[in-house]
Amino acid sequence: MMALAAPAARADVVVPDRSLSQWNGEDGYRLWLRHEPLEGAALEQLRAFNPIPGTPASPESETLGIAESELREGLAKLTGGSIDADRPRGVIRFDCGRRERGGDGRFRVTSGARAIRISGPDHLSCLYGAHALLRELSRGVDPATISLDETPAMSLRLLNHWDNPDGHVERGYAGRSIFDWWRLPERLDRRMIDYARANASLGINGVVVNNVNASPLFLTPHYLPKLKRLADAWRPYGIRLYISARFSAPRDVGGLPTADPLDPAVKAWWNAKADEIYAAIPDFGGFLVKANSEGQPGPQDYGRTHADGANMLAAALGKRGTVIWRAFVYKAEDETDRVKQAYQEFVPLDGKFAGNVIVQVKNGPLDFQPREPFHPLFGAMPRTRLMLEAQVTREYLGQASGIVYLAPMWSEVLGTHTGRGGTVAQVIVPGGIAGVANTGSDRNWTGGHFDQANWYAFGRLAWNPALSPERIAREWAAQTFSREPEFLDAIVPTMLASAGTVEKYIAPFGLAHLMGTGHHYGPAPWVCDLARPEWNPCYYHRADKAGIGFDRTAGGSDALAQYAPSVAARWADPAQMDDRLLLWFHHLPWQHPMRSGNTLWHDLVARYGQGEAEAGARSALWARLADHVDYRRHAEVAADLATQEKEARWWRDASIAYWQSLNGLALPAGVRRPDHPLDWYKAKTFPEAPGQ
Ligand code: BDP
Repeated sequence: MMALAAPAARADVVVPDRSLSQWNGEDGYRLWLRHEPLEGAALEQLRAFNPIPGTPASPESETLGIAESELREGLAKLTGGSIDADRPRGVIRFDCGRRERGGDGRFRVTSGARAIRISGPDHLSCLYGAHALLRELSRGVDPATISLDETPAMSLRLLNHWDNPDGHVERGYAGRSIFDWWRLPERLDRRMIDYARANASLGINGVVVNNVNASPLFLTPHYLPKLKRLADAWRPYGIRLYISARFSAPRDVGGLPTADPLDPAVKAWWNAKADEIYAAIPDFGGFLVKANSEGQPGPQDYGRTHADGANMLAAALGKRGTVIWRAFVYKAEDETDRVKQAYQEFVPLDGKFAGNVIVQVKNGPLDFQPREPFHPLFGAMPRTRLMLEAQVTREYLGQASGIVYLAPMWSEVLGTHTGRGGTVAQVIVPGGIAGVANTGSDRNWTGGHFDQANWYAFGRLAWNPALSPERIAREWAAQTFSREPEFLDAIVPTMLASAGTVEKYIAPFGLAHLMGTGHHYGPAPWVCDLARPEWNPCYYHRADKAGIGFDRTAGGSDALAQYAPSVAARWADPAQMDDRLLLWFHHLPWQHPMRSGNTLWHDLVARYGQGEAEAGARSALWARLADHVDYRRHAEVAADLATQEKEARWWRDASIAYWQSLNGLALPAGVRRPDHPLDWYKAKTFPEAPGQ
């Protein structure tokens, strides 16, 4: 597509209003479901097929009706309305059993010369198949050759919203919450349907609507009609509603003196609560629980275990639903290396959880940092269903700035061999996968346009963890921006490299948790005075005059021992290992000789510089792609990239200034000095930063 006439200096342009759709053209709202008209050979192939969706005039279910209209509208857009009514038609036939739901969503799309058949065990298969067919056509695949046979790798593919009842989104960088609890149930925003459409197009089949730091309000009768309205709206799209449950709810809103999971009155309260919910929402998904973590209440408040707490809730739900119990736990009183604590608390409970409990484990053992090894719980609890939790919102990876495509990071974790019974992706098959959502009420849903790619990639990998990040990026960029090869050949490699860029300037060599207090925005490696030791960046980098890094070998915290021996062996020797995890596992002298032949200090400074340079190059590349992208979205991305460029320089300079204040070392020859003295960086404050 040609751009509308645009001024030359894009990054300086005032970006049109974000919250209102004042701009006539693209504003990002349509996500990857734009179905822009095909051109050239792809259009000719589709016109030759001359398709018409051939379902009965009155569909047998809402889900089939949606599948049919998705297909009809998608085809009309892809062909630009250029189907010839007088020519023989290619028929697209739905053949999806009699059941509306209940299967796993598997589908087949098979084509012959004049017919395409979308089939599967239930009506949801037809909805998923319709989206898959449109995706293939959108990629320019010839309709006569389409052949898909897909089964989701795991049955639970959930988004977790960290949205609060008042509309604030914890770690949200795209405006206020998309959920309007104040106006529900009477008013259902159109966004709730578009949100379900987008999720269904990826196969996401469950949504936890509220923050893990949960308000007990969601368990009150007042909220039930609101939740019911949403669940009813999402059901035809195959999406089940879940809520985060506050463990102390029997006390907070139930009038009981205790929330002890073994107390009969507490059990009775939860049983009655579950019955009340299921009476209104027969397919309610279940509860997500953050317990005894970061001040949240939990069973340990009563001397009980995580299993006691989870199983009590599981009994209340029964066969009707699932308890998803988070393993994100660490304690201030515990002197143990924080990254070891979840394993220590949970491994002894293996085999003790009820069948409808899933333990949800973050991808790494710390907290969604740009670089972490996989969580040692994967593979270590063979008698427990585990679920992987990824963070789609970029709390620790630049928040809303620039282009940061997370699929390579997730794909790497999913494909890692645990050394104990398969890859992470295989270990989580009985459980599933959850992503902390990045949506908000910004017109483009995710704050930055390229953050839509993270929502998309999360869904695609949840469906099929074996899909390559490259393929996903290409699909997404072609559907979202432009199918022109020059555009795709430039932007896809850029996306693929982008998380690595952030890693270089925020977390080089496996440094972690060096961000500002509270808002987690920007660098603050100097912070060392917070109440709990493991909240402090200095706890993680352990830098002083002599060296830097966290010794997690046998000589240090021995977190390495929580991994299978074959895995631990890969990380035990600083001279042999992947240097992206070097300082995660080792404390080394600044003069440590690297494989490059340089010292650690030299290469550390260089890596920050590479990150900064890569971020800068991205702006220049984006400017060159102006002719491929509509004006508003181009301007908005240019502005986001300019912010990222600034942040990369800031992270580099502040970090180097701080390390120099400890080690007293000079910068390698020819290297630019930080723009400001260390105190200038220390003095920066961000009271207005979002997402806190
Ligand atoms: C941390 C976030 C915090 C979340 C917590 C969690 O900073 O806002 O509540 O994770 O996952 O990374 O519970």
